[in-house]
Amino acid sequence: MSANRSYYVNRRDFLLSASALGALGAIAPSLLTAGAARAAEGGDVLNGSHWGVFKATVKDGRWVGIDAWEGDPHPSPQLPGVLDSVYSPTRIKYPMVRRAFLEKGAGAAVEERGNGDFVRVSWEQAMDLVVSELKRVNETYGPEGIFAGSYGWKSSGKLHNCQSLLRRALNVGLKGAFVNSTGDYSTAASQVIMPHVMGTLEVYEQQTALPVVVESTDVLVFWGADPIKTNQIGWTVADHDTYPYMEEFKKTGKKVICIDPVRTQTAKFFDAEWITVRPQTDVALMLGIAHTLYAEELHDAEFLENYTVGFDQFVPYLTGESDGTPKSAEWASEICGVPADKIKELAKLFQSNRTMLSSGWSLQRQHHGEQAHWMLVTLASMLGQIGLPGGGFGLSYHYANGGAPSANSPVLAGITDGGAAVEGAAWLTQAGAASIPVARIVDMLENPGGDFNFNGKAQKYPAVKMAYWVGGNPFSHHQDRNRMVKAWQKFETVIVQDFQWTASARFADIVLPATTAYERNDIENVGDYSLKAVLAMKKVIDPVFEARNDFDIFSEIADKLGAGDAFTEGKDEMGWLKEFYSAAEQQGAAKNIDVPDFDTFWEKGILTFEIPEEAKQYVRYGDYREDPLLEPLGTPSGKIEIFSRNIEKMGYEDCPAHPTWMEPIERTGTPDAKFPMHVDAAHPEYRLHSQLCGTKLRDEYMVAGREPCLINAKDAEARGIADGDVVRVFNDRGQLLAGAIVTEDVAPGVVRVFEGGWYSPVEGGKPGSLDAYGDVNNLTVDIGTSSLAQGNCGHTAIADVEKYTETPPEVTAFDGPKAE
Ligand code: PGD
Ligand code: PGD
Ligand code: 6MO
Repeated sequence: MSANRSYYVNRRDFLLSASALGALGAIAPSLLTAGAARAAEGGDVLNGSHWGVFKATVKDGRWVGIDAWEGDPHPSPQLPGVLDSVYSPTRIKYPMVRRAFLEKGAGAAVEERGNGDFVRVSWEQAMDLVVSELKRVNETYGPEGIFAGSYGWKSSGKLHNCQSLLRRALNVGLKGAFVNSTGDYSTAASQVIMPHVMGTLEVYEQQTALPVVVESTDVLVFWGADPIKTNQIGWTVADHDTYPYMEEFKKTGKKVICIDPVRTQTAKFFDAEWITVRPQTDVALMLGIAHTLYAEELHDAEFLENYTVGFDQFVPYLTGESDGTPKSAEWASEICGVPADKIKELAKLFQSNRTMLSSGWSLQRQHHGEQAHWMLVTLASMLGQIGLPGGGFGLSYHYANGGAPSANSPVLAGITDGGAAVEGAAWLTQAGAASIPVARIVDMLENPGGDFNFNGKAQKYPAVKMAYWVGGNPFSHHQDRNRMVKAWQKFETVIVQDFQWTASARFADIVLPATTAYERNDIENVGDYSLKAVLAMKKVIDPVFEARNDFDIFSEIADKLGAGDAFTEGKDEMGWLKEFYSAAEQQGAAKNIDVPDFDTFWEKGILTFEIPEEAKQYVRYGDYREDPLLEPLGTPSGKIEIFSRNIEKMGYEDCPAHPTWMEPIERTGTPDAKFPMHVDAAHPEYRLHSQLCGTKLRDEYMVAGREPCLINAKDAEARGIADGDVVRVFNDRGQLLAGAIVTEDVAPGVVRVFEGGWYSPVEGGKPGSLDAYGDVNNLTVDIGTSSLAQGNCGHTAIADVEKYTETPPEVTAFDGPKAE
C-alpha cells in the first residue's frame, strides 16, 4: 500500500468493471428463498434509489445484474452494493424477539440489549406482541409514552415511506398519541438560523443555476464541501446532473479553492487550491477575512445599506470596539491556523472577482454551528455579490445536485402521516402529542420532564417508555454511543423495522423484517432539484425470506388497533400509486405539459421533462437584488439580518444576536485541549451513512478488516503507525479500532473516520466497550449546537490514536445475531 494511494479510485475502477458486477451478482445463492416467484423475467426492470435510476436484470426470480439508466450522466460507483444489500448476510430474514423480552416481558434485562440473544418468532406472534405493547404503553403512560419520531434515510418512494406510514398508523390507531421529532441530523443548525437571517431554509433550496456559475463565477470556493462525493446521493432518486457542469467548470480553468482539513475528492477533481483550516474554527477565518475587507474599506457599503440590517451593530464586534479584540487576520490566524497573509489575500481575491462561496454542512454540525452559515452570509453581504450571476453564497451545491436547473415537470403526491396537514418539508409535520428536536433523544431519555430551549420556546422533555424505529439507524447516526447505550436502557420496549441487522436492530427487543424498495412497487421524482423525470419504481424480485412491506405491516397494525380502513382508505399498493400519479396529471394540465395516463406511464417506466431556458439562467436572490421593496425577504425586516432582534429577544448566551466566534466545547489547538487530534467524521465516499456497509462493497475499502482511518504521515510517524496497521482511536467517551491509511491528504492534527461504520462492540450492550469495526460516533459529543437549534454536533470530537498491538478482536457486526 502506498502512502498516497487513493483507495476511492481503486475501488471505483473495480466497481465499474463488468466482472465486478458479475461477482457481486453471484453472492450467496443460498440466501435466496427457494420458491421466489418471478417478478420480472429475464429483461431489464427499471427502479431507482438514493443512488440513482437503474436497470435490474433478473434470472429465475433472482436479481443478478445492475446497470445505471442511460439518462444518468454520472452513475454512482455504489450501485453494485444496492444489489448486494438484498442478498447480503446482514439481511433480516424473520421476525425476531430478544429472548429476555419474550420470556419475561417488557423491560426485562434491558442491560442485555445488544448482546445478540434473539429468538425467531412467527409474524403472527410478532404482530400480536407489537400491538399489545403499543396498547399497553399508551394505556399506562398516556399520549407521550411512545416515541415515533423515527428519523433516517428510509428508501425513496412516495408510498413505502416507512416513517410517514408509522406515524399514520399511530395517528389513525392511537389518535396521534406519540412523540414526534423536529428537524434532521443534516442541517439542524442552519435550517433554524437561516429563516431568521434570510427568511428561508436556504439549505434545501434551489441554488443559482450551474450554467450561470460556469459562465459567470471567477472564483469557486468549496468551504467544507465535497460535492463530487456527496452529490452521488439524492433524497428522492439521484439525477447526478451536477457532474457535467463540474466538468465544464473545470474546463474553463477558473480558480477553485477548497477550504477543508482534508484534500477532498472535489479538490483532487479540480486540482484546486487546498487551504487547510483547523477544524471547527471557520467562523474565526471568516471574521479575519471580513475584518480585512472592513479595515481596507473593500466592503460593499451600498449593498449592506440597501439589502441588509444590523451591520452597524456587528461592526463594533468586528473591530473589537465592543470586546477589546479586533477580529483581524492575525487574530484569526492564531485560531484557525491559516497564515494571516493568506487570509488577507483571500479577502482581496474574493472582493476583486465574482466569487461563489459554496458551503457544505459539516460546518454547522458542530458546537455553535449556527454561527458558521450566519457568518458566511455576512461575509457574502460584505462582498456585495448576492443576487448577481455567479456571486454570493450557496448552501446546497453539494447536496442532491443542487444548482442543476429545474425541469418543467409535475411533482408527485405522496402518502401522508394522517396528522394535521402542513405546507413544505415533511419534517415540519405537526403530528404527534409532543415533539423534540431530533438529536436531543438521549437528553430526553435521561431527563424526562426536564426543561429545554428550542428556537425561542421553553419546553419540557416528555417521559417516553417505548420506541418504534423505522427507516433509520440511530445506533449509527447519533453521537456519543456509550452514553446512548446506557440511555437506551430507559426504554421498556424498542421495536426496529429494517431490512438490515443494523446496530439499532441488535439493540432492539422486537425486530421486524421489511422489504427493500426493490421488492415492491412505488413511484418517485428523479432529481431533488432538477425534477427531471418521474419514475415507476417497479418491483424487481419478490420479497426474500419473510420480509414484508412497511405499508402492509402498518396496515395490519392499524387494523388491529381498529382503524384499518382509515389507514388504507380502501386502496392497495397500485391504488395509491395511481392516486399519487393523478396529482401529476392535474399539474400537467395546469402547466401545459404532456403527462400521459397512468397505464401508459407505468408501461413506459420513466417520463423525462424539458428543462426550460430560463431555469438555466436562474440567479438566486436576483429578484431581491432587482427590487428589494417589491421582493422582500421573509425576515422580519424583509432584508438580510446580520443582527437579529428576534434572536436578541431569546437572550441565549450560546447564540448571540449577530454572528460571533464562540469556542466549541472542545477543539484542537487550544492550550487546554485534552487530546491532540481532531476527528473528521465526514460522510462516507463509498456508502450512504451506514447503508451498504453490510455489503460486499466493504471489501473494497476496509483496511485490516476494519473501517479506514486516514492519518497524516507526520502524526503516524510520531506514533509508530504504518499504513495498514490496526489503530485504536480513543477519547474519554469511547474507543474504536480502525485500519490506518497513512496519507498527505489529511492535515496534520486530523484523523478522518467516516460516519456510518457499523458499531461492533466487543461486549455488546456494555457501555465503554471497544468497537472492533469503527463507528466514529463512539467519539463524538452529544450536545445541542446551541439553545437556538439544538442540532447535533457530529463534527465535534477530539481524540488520540495509537497503534493497536494486541490481537485485534473479531468484527461481529456483519454476522447477524447469534440466534439465527
Ligand atoms: P442510514 O444508514 O441511512 O442512516 O442517519 P440515518 O439513520 O439516516 O439509515 C437508514 C436505515 O433505514 C438503514 O438501516 C436502512 O436499512 C433502513 N431503511 C432503508 N429503507 C427502508 C425501508 O424502506 N423500510 C425500512 N423499514 N427501513 C429502511 C444519517 C444521519 O447521520 C445524517 S442524515 C446525518 S447528516 C448525520 N451525519 C453525521 C456526521 O456527519 N457525523 C457524525 N459523527 N454523525 C452523523 N450522523 C448523522
Ligand atoms: P461532510 O462529508 O460531512 O458532508 O454533506 P456535508 O457537506 O455535511 O462534510 C463535508 C466536508 O467538510 C468534508 O470534506 C470534511 O472534511 C469537511 N469538514 C469537516 N469539518 C470541517 C471544518 O471544521 N471546517 C471545514 N472547513 N471543513 C470541515 C452531507 C450530505 O451528504 C448529507 S447531510 C447527506 S444525508 C448525504 N450523505 C451522503 C453519504 O453518506 N455518502 C455520500 N457519498 N454522499 C452523501 N451525500 C449527502
Ligand atoms: Mo444528512
